[in-house]
Amino acid sequence: PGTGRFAAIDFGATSGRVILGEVSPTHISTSEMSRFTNQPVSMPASDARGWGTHLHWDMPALWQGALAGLGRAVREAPDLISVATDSWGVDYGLLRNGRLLGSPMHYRDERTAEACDRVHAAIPPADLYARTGIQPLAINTLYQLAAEASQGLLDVADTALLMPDLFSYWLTGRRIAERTIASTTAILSAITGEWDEDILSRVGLPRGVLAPLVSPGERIGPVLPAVADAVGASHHLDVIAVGAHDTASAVLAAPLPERGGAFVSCGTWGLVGVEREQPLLHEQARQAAFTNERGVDDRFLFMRNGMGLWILNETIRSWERAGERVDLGQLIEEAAHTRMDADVFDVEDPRFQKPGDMPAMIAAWHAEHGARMPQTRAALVRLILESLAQAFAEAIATTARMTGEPVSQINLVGGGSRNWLLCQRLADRSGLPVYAGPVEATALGNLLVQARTAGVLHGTIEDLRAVITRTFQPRRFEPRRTP
Ligand code: LRH
Repeated sequence: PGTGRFAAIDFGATSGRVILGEVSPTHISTSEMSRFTNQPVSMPASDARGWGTHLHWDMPALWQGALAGLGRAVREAPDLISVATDSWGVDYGLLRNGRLLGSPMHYRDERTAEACDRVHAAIPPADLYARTGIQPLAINTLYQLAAEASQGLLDVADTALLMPDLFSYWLTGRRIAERTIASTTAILSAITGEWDEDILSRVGLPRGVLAPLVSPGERIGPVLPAVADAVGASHHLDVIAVGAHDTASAVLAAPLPERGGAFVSCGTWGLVGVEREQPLLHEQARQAAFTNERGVDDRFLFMRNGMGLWILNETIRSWERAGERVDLGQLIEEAAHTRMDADVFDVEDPRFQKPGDMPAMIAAWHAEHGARMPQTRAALVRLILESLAQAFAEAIATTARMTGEPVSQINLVGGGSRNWLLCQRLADRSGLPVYAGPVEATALGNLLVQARTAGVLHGTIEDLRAVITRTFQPRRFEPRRTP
């Protein structure tokens, strides 16, 4: 068939959406079926140290948002061929006998610190890196599961399903682990692409808690009858495994050139690096805090996993909580015209990962470092964007050094590509042209893989990407000499 229609369910850490896409070998068009906020919930809990709170994902709200969007997609596209889910990395739900045990934890919940030490005592970080290629972030599934085990939760659960796999399970009743999202666990071998059972046994995690692996493009199964009823689908509707890690789907849909292109996938997080055929597992890569997550078709995303729009959005939320109305577009224009008289700060300082009063946290950083803090809101926005652009530019320079391959252009995709000042300052600070867009790269990457499975598209990653290049004209930002 020449064209086909598909639905992408894309969960980001701050919002989710269902996108209906029509794909042909030369064009892809999309329309939004639903968009819903992803609002984590803090809930009281007790442990040996007494009462505290834990941060959870609101699964019922996410599931409802997905079903509402899918229902609309089925109404608007009665010929809908398939649907697929992608989401942020590392988080999972625990199940027993097919039932979800409690609300899955948010990666920003701080319960893994001790678990990191225990895991590293069982497997030294250098060994873990050589096996998995994954940068040891405290949010990684491996440390989260070790923390659950110490609370006895893995004695109860029989399966852990990563977020997108959990939704695929609810859609189809099939338990799988898609490889791109599986790579964010730090339990997947970078060499074989299979679960590293040795890591599980050395850390004392039960074998069998992880589901069988599948690769992007595989068919998971038809939707369950109950789901078909809920969304009003009267025909056969398949669920497909795509690049279920949002970053993998976003990079697939970044209109990168065949050589010399680096990506910045900028949403809540900022993922900065290059796509490669092989992982880079050497000690310098580990020391540089670079990671090798899996992309579609067994490519590797050699990148820095760091701060993105979170720090700006959390700043805006702080102002809004204080009752102020914020117009980001206007603030960016004002920010562009303020003089940069404050010092760029380290957006990767771990304190900024926590939810809270971000302007106060930034001010505290500046006070500790004897740095100048801006005085107006517009100037603070400017400072945040300058600091993010600097972190991205440094990550790109490090990428080129680590791979030994020069970078000649940057493709910035995701929500950050809407922020022209960020794009321009990245161009200025890196000295490289920045191509911005598409904004919805993740959903587009999700749709591309579904279209290939259906036989609408054929070929390699480059062939799939060509559809994006034909359809979207990225906005080009030239580096300027201004400081
Ligand atoms: C970005 C992302 C990133 C990390 C984080 C937890 O949305 O997927 O790659 O895995 O979320």
